[in-house]
Amino acid sequence: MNDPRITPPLPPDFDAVIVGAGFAGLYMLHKLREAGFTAHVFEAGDGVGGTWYWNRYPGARCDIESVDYSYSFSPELEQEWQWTERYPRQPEILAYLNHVADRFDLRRDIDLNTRVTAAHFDEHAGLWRIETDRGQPVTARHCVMATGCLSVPKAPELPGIERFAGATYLTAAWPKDGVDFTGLRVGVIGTGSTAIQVIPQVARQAKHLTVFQRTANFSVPARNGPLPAAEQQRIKAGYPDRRALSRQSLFGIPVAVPEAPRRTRDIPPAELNQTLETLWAQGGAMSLLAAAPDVLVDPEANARVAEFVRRKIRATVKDPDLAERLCPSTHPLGTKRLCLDTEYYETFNRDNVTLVDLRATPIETLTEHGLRTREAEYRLDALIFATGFDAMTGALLAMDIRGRNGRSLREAWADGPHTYLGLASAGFPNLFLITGPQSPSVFTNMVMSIEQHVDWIADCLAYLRARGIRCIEASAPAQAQWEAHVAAVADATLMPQADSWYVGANVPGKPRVFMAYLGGLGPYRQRCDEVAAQGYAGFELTPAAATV
Ligand code: NA7
Repeated sequence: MNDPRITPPLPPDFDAVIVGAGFAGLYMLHKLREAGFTAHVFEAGDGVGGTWYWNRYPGARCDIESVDYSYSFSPELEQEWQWTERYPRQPEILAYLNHVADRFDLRRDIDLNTRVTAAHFDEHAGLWRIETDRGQPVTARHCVMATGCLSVPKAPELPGIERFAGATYLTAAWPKDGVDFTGLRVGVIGTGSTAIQVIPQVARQAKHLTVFQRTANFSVPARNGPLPAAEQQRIKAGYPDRRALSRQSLFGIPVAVPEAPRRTRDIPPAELNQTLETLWAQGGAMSLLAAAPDVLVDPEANARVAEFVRRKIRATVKDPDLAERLCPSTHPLGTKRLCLDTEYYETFNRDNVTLVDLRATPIETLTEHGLRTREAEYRLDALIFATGFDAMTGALLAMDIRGRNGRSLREAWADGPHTYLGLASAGFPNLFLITGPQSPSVFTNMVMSIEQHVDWIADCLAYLRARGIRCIEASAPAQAQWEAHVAAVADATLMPQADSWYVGANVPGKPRVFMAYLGGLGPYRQRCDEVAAQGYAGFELTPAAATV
């Protein structure tokens, strides 16, 4: 056994290990390599793509426009890639990410089919030991978690599931070869963003579709369509300005932060209605929120916009009782993810679609032939779970991450996530989180937020290298201050009111904490840049010679 007091630590295998090969992991690898670091990626899937690798369900599509939901780090990539539709379909995003992996020669540093099971910080050596479900452990000075905010699916624990003779599908683990529902009686559990995309597609194929709804959701039409070449060319010509605007915006999309926004409640009803009609006709969920930012703050403003959407639902769905059941009533608009759809409400006008309101008639059990609620049994050949994710913390806590003194992240976060800027956590030196909890992440265009974090982390590592600093760690007081700020901003909004995955309400036993930073991407970026400019204020830096 080596005596740690006399044995000099061996150099690590890599400067950084990156966990995950989605948008975040791919760019992190590229960026670190460009900066002259050695980096290696472990990815559980058998291909790159992360979210867009796993979520292959029918209708899977991004709810941010393709020209914005794409990397901005390479002007050449921006110009050469051609998007075909306003909102990109999953296969197109996956093809894009595969193109990125090839174009920047990333694959040689990625181990696919390899799930990271543990990461332990060795205080003596000042490095991370990373274990996977394949092969030998590796060591790295830094560990970067690019594990995604919505990457651990949450299937419901339904009684009788083992008895059900039909097929079951989880939207986030969809078969690669697709599924043919022709002639089948299909059920969908859930009416979140995913279900709202799946339902119109499956309804067209299945003999009958039964939608099991627990909470009616607000959805805005996407108005998706082909992206004409001339329009794409025009956007690409203006990319530098468009990206600059997105970086400074609240949501990471090219909509300016209004300088002196009018309160929605002060806008005369006819004028507000006209604005909302215009936005409704244009389509887009984020732009609706961006156009009236106080909708998430002021209950009266929210009620007015929410009622506008309910009127649209009533105007679309022919059966008035059914329309009423589809009208959200349990939460303010936007406090659960505002969905984007293509013919979602219209689908309920089809003869082969039934809505079951689980609040009125809860699920009792699955049976051999279907699903029984308190009032009826629905015969099903197949059942689709579009039931969401253990969001924001799920993927991080699935690994055995241990920092100083062997303390596990699960223990440290038992009462909810604790981070400084959503980038690091006290007690876990040299561990970085890309779009971690308490950063803007899911409340923005993820690609913009990912790029901001990757750039910040790479700059940070270069700073440490230039100064011979071996360890960086969030300080507990800075972390506490940041958390108080994140909570104060959330509490000033309506967001914590809903039982959403933003607060962990969809996972039994999960601490109820609002997990994203709502201050907007632009102001957040500024804060991160100031922290860096001040020599990483709020972090403790340990030089190589010192004991870690
Ligand atoms: P969501 O938004 O969490 O939606 C999950 C849906 O599943 C939602 O309607 C839930 O109802 C429903 N659900 C979950 N568990 C159950 C059980 N046990 N019984 C009945 N219904 C249930 O996940 P999505 O995948 O749609 O979207 C996640 C994000 O991905 C989305 O916001 C985008 O950012 C992309 P509930 O509302 O909890 O009553």
